Amino acid sequence: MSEGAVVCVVGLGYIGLPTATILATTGSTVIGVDVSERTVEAVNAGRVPFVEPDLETVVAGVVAQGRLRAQVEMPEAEVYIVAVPTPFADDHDVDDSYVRQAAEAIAPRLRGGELIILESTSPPGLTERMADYVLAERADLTGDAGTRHSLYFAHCPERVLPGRIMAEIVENDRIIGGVSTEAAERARDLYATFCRGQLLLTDARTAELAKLAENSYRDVNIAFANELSIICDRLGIDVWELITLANHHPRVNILSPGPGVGGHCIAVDPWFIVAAAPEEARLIRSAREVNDAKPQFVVEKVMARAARFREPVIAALGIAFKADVDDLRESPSRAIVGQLADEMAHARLLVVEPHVEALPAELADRPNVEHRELQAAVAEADIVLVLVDHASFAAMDREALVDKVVIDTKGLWR
Ligand code: SAJ
Repeated sequence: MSEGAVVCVVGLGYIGLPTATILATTGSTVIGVDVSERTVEAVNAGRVPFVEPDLETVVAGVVAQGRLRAQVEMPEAEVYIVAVPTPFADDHDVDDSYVRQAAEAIAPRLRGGELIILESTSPPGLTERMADYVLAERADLTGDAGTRHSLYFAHCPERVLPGRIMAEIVENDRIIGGVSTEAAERARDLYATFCRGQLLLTDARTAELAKLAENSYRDVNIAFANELSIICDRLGIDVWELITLANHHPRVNILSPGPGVGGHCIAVDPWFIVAAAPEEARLIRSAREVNDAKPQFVVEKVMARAARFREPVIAALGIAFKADVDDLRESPSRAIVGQLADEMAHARLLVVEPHVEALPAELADRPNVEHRELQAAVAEADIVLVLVDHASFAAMDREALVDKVVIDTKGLWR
């Protein structure tokens, strides 16, 4: 990358903002673009509009130094990194409208020679499609014999774990898939400025599928654990003891069962493989179905155990999608609480979620749901339902559980 080059990061969410920030610390001039005025204002004030450890201090520093600024308009830049949402549509195929909008906003700003990187999780072929969206607007930049060498497109999927982003963004190995070899090499030079992990070069489609395969691998393993937990329930065996014992085998590493799989990655990405190869992706589809069915199993279990109480009081611990985050997106525990509130009008649900100020409206608006502190909720409850393994729940004094019905979907207190 030439001295004084401007990098534009499109989408200042969980991935885009940390990426923009880390690039700014290495000396690049970074302009972040977001459609949300609120996000733009927050970043320009040195604030982060979501919870991610260690990010805000660095954002405040690079903004104060003038290395990072945010805006709504697309600027001219030498490099564009697109980190916008790629949700799935009703048929589980990708909804690529955000990528398309980003491509169409970038196109008029190009002068030729720019590197355009897609970081968003993508089904095989989306990076090439992004290139097509750009070139449909800028046929003048197509390059010789369709090689697209006057523009460089690459896919560099992010792999950072929410909650550990600032460490993993620097330490993790990266897959860099070029639509052309030269695009991959240029992208490698950019990531080399901040990434201490290995930079692994391939083509764009392989990079796309590799990212999906990583999250599917985890989904299949969790589905295996969830299926085991249901089998153990039927057979009266403690699944946590079972998995601990099995994992003593040197080549076995079963993940943990839970109330279901949440978040915007593992519960979503495998569907892109299913959509790309519906006949072939049998195990991957099955795993999704097993994990998606787990919340219903938990709801039925709670209802069965609650049958002996006339007006059961249920303390539901956690509605985040996983431990120690404030992110409620695609959260199975949130869905479980919603369904219990619907189906058990005679029950009171005391929801404990220390990571949010208020419950989301769909729960807060229900007459039988209240947001409570841990100790007060447990003291009042007949049934204590653990849905998330937050550290504060793990640290709770277990004396408080004597005489309670405990349903522990995370094996937190075993
Ligand atoms: N979960 C279980 N049992 C387990 C592990 C997780 O039920 O043993 C559940 C969690 O409670 C949560 C869901 O799975 O509901 C996903 O949590 P996670 O911590 O496994 O993963 P994410 O979604 O936060 O982040 C994943 C990571 N991918 C992999 O570990 C392969 C991360 O590295 C990716 O960058 C991220 O997806 C992404 O953006 O794709």
